[in-house]
Amino acid sequence: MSFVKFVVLAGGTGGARFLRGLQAAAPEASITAVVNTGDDVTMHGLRICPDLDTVMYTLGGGIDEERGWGRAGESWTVKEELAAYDADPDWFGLGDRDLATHLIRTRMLDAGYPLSAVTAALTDRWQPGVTLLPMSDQRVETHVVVTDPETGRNRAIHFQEWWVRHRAALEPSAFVQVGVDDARPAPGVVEAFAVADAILLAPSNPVVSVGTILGVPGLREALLSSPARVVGVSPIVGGAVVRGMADRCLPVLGIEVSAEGVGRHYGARTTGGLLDAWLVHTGDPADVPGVDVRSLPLLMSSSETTAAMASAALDAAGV
Ligand code: FO1
Repeated sequence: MSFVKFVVLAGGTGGARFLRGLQAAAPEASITAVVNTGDDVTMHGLRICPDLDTVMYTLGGGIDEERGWGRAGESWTVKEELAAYDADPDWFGLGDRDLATHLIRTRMLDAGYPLSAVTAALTDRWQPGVTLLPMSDQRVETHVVVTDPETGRNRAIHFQEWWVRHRAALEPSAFVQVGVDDARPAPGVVEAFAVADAILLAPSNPVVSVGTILGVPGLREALLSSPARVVGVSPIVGGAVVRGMADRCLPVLGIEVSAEGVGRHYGARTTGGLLDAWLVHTGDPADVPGVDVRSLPLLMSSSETTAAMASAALDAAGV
């Protein structure tokens, strides 16, 4: 399939692996990845974009496969030195190699470059083979409202503190995308939807990844005005999350932790939702009215399986 154009909405690890499978399934296609920036955080004065970096490193060959984030062959000398100074936070893993990315990004942002230009500069080195776009150039940060076990009072903490420091153990009562009301789709996002032959929702977190992307004012409308069919891939496999914390996020929005629950949450395009088709794992029941549901193995355990998933998504998209 040459010259076909795909747009993928993606979060971190799951989204990056799906994109790698899509590249294998359609090597000639031009792929635009619209990536969640709600996980972005400033630590030790540096701006960190976990999902953009995970996609960039995964497709650029620099990812640590076992962790699913950060660099292969990483060392942690600076992290240890910061801890020796009792510098807070000490719970977030800043690798020495990874730090170079954050230093470049922070310097360029401080010089006034928008995040999309910073991302283009960083991908110049990594050559991911896709056009990597942040969902927005404006800052949008996911904060989690939790009940403090000591005081019993509610407080909002950054998503990274909830996920990394507390391993999502604190009961979440709401997810707030701080800044989203003033955000707009990044340059190239709306244009990519307009000329897409297929739009795919990667098996990323439907609440804090895909949900955050779709929450950028104007983005959902641009997606739905595209002539392309929209195909989603279930992040719930065998009734459970494969990795990450979707099972901790979905109940907060009243979404059942199942392929059917997420499919119904995204909804059918014909009735005001998103999906033309929905891929679910073999054996997972999913009755999603108005949506073409197809089942196949969805565990991205090998590049072959992931390529087969991507092919199935393209097939469902009619390309
Ligand atoms: N995840 C962790 O579980 N522990 C970490 O210390 C950690 C550090 C980190 C540093 C840079 C980066 O790009 C990602 C990092 N992640 C870490 C993963 C990150 O929290 C997740 O990839 C997403 O934010 C959730 O999808």
